[in-house]
Amino acid sequence: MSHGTPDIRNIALAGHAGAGKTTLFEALLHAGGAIQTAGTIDRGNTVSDFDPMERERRHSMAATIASIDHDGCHINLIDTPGYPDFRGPTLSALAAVETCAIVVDAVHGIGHLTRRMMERAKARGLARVIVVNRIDAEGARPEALTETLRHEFGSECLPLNLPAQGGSTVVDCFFNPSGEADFSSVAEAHQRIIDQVVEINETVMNHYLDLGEEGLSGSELHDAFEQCLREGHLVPICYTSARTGAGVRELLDVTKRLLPNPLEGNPPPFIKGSGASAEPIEAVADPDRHVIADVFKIVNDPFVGKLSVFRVYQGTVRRDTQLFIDDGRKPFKVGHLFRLKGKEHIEIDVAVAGDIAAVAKVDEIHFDAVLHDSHDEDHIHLKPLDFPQPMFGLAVEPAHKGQEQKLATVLARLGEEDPCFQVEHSKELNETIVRGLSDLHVKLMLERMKERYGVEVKTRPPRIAYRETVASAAEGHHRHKKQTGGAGQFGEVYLRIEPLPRGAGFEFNEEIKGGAIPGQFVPAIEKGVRQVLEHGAVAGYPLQDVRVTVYDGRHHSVDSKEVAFVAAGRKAFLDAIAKARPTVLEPIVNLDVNVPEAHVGDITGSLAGKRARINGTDVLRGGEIVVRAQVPLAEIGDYSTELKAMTGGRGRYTLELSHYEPVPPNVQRQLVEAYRPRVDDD
Ligand SMILES: Nc1nc2c(ncn2[C@@H]2O[C@H](COP(=O)(O)OP(=O)(O)OP(=O)(O)O)[C@@H](O)[C@H]2O)c(=O)[nH]1
Ligand SMILES: [Mg+2]
Repeated sequence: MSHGTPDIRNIALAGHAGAGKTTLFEALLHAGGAIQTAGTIDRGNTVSDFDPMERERRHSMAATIASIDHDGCHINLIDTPGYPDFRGPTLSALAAVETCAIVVDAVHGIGHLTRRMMERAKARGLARVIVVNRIDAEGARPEALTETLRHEFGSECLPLNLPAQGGSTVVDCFFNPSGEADFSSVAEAHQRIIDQVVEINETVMNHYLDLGEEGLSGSELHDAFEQCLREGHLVPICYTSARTGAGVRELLDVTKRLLPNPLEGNPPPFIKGSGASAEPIEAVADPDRHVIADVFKIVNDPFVGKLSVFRVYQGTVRRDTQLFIDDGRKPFKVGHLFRLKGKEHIEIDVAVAGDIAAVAKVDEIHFDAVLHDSHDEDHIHLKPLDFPQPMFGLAVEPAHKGQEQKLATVLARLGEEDPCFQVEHSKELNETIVRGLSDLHVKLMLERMKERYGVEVKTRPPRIAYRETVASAAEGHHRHKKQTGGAGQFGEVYLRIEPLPRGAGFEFNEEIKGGAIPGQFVPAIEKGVRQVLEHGAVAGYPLQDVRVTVYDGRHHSVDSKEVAFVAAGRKAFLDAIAKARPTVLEPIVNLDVNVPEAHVGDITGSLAGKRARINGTDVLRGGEIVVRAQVPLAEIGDYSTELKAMTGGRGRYTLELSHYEPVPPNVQRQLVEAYRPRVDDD
């Protein structure tokens, strides 16, 4: 079936674990005719949770895509994991859609992730819809939840329909407001939403004031509605039971009639260039322009190979289209083009601007790559999604000798699938470290590796990623002079250093006057300085947040060579650092601990002994509490074991990097003493 850009809707379902996203995804596919029967979580036969690990755990771990062709409309749906450990794939999905539907459970109410996704979707400029699910369930309290939602997220959250007949159906409050709802008045809900919509646009408002609602044309009201969604002036609330199907058809209808198509959403935030020269560029959902597409998901199937899923933002991708990857010179040819339905790949001929499609077996494509068909679109990328930096690390080595190379390959493949799972190799220590958002995250990724590729690993805690910096400004000097047999080496450097704000990185300036050092040697000095940056000065960790200005020196017309200025630059920098109060910084992480209420006292008590700052607590579904704290990473090396002991295995936690702070003086002393700099004789 062919469809044009205005017929497309792209929607991500997000929200806390267990809210019913996967079941709702299934119900929507069923109601839209994409599947004959709806699977369930209990039977383990849903389209979305097709991975054996997802079925076994009854939680989604990856973003899954399927589409519905319903009533002339092509709806691409993305189901995302609610586990905070898997928010890498969840956040990635936001780069592919106009609308984020935040699913909230009518029984247990708002969760931590509800808040987070409401904020993230807004920050990304997406239209938001709240879906209150499970209205059929025992203990559902949709009325109280609606009040809480409005209280927490603002009065722009307004019901578009309302549950009726004890949650077995819903009544429309927008198009045909008639009938009785389980709570609140349909007429009143209608009035509120119309008032909210007309207020966004002065002309529409004036028509409405002069002529009443009947005086507004259908397109006038529609356009004002889209503007409200774009600007976050309206967050419609819809009600469903994914289990009984109540409100599901109505949600499809709302999607078709009211949610933005790719032309109606906010423009995608593409940027051309980097650093100071970066500027926003427009990608227009016009099928006749050059192709611009963004890869938001990679799957490495051991049998099918690499599958790259992308959203077309501009132009049309056809079978046989030649596409460039980022700034690459050599294009690849789209041999086969696919649409996805869970694990199934359905071959298609075209994907127009606004659509989602996939290509298989193109190994050079990576997560977040831009695919395009003209060098006019080189150097562009989508604004980054600001993924949390993974802070839970484990050093890994193969359990069976001889699998080192295979381990490196399969870890890299897993890393492509989840932007919050990172693999790094330290040459110095000959150590491979995998990092994720929590112990559970890393554990499940390693389990997936074993299941999929048959590679097992032994793990142990890695070293802490300390950093070095300086606390004050200072001057440094070094004269490098060597006479060995024939030609000598000579270079002399004066420089000054100043601390920069935390996170600023490194700046190198040159203010040499009167040719004291010829320009060709300045890069050599910078090279020497950068060697110190990489390896550290006092404790062997990378140095950051410092400005170096080389302002004087001397050279020799015969003996000055690059190597002499590399050495002089390094030594002058070390000289300055020694006088600038060198400081070791440690990573401070945001720690969220989920525990049953009864254990909160134990958790906060134990954190107090770990130099932690408790930032607050949030109450979650079923009496669970999230304790939010900031704590030095070094203090929670083996937190999973400790948490398990304190809560009898009922606690979970996630970590993300917050910032770096100086370590206490006694820790600095220990780290400096433990560091044995290499004897360096130049
Ligand atoms: N009574 C009732 N149960 C529901 C409804 N929707 C989902 N459930 C049940 O709630 C449980 C969790 O549903 P899922 O669809 O897996 O929830 P999810 O939001 O996808 O969870 P994660 O994948 O962990 O984020 C399952 O046992 C579902 O059968 C509903 O509308 N009514
Ligand atoms: Mg799910």
